[in-house]
Amino acid sequence: MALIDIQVPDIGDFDEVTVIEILVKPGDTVKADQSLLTVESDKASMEIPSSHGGVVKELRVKLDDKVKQGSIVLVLEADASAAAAPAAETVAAPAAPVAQAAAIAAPVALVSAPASSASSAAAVVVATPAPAMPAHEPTAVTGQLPHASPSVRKFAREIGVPLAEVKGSGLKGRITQDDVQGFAKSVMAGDVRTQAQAAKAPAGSGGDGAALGLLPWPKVDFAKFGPIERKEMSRIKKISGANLLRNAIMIPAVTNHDDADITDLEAFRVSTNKENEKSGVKVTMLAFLIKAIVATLKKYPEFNSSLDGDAIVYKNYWHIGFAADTPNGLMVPVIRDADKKGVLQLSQEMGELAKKARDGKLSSAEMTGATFTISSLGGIGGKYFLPIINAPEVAIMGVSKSTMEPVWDGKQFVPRLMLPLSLSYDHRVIDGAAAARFNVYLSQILGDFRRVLL
Ligand code: CAO
Repeated sequence: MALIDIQVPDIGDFDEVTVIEILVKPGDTVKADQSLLTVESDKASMEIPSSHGGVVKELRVKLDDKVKQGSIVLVLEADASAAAAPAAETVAAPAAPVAQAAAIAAPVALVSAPASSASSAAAVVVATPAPAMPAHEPTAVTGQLPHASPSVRKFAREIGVPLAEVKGSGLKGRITQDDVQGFAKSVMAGDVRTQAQAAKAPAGSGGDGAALGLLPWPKVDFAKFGPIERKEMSRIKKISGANLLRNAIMIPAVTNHDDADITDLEAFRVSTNKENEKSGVKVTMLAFLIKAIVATLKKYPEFNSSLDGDAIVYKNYWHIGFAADTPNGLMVPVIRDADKKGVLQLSQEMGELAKKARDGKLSSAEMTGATFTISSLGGIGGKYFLPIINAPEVAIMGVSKSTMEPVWDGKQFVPRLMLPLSLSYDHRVIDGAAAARFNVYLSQILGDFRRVLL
């Protein structure tokens, strides 16, 4: 087996960066593109991925070391396949500044691309700015700022954790993302209260979640009842969980359900695919939906907006995110300028982005900037669900599996292919009547696609 020096890859404009976190130790088995270290410049944090899979033989860096492009970070005993691979052995995958990597989610949470391919950013999660959860109201920082990287600060800000109250377990007391998550978990479990909560909670309410008005999380010894297996949640799930929780708690969301008659559209889709068989591009129902939703967003612009304090920001661009189920967890690739693209192009782009998502090759740019998200479970099954809005968006469309149903045409029941729609919206921005109109108009377009031209 070949020993390979894993080097710091191209880190853009940064000359020297500091090692702030070491994520592996000798003896660990790592996969290609797995993050090995976190480094930090004065502007951003980055994770350094492994260019190969194998076993870590020796670490060549320690915390606080300064490294630059080409510095050897560790020696790896590469997998047999890597050892046989051609000479690019010392070329590491590129790293990307965490502070620029952003996020997604679908019923939805913010997660970035996993560090996973040579072409992808070795990105971690940074959620889009949002006000802190009231329950985790940050206390005013007095005196020195806590020791934490920009990405950890941003992460803490977004999930509403007051960094000043978090005890750092990193080098020289540096606060890590795990520390922030641990703190958030303790607060949610009622084990710890923030200073803000303590100040507000009635005397004697104790660490029991009373400040949140919630019962403490049940603590059960499951092993008492039968055999169990305990597995740490993936990094993506942990982070998306925090974002889902924020979005679920902070957004007064309502979901409107409706059905669209897609009988003719599906027939058109099937015949188009037959005609285009040789082109290699399969037209999907989701592509038609994106087109129809963009037309509906143009008619009802508040669904393509974000809340900013007391103002509503209307966006004059239509970037549509779609939830993709991947082995790494849920990802939301974004189709930019969907209004300027035809159904064939949308289908092709969606296919490419969904494949990239599944291969863990999405770049942060391909996951950011969505103005509206669609979560389609239509290829799987089920009927109606309540998608969680992907803040700072204000609405999300959940799509379930279409089924042939008897529909009354005024004289008789006729079989029609009906598509269940579930539109969740932020009631602070959107009224129920507007949501009902949105679904009605969308259904009209899906029922007769010529309306998209109007
Ligand atoms: N009703 C009935 N059938 C549908 C359908 C619908 N609404 N939508 C898709 N289908 C069919 C397709 O036509 C296809 O059938 P054929 O293979 O016979 O042509 C089959 O289901 C599979 O479609 P697909 O899932 O591959 O393609 P898609 O364009 O519908 O979806 C993608 C692409 C990326 C959205 C999908 O693969 C996926 O990941 N879905 C899961 C998203 C998810 O997890 N959302 C939940 C988030 S909340 O946790």
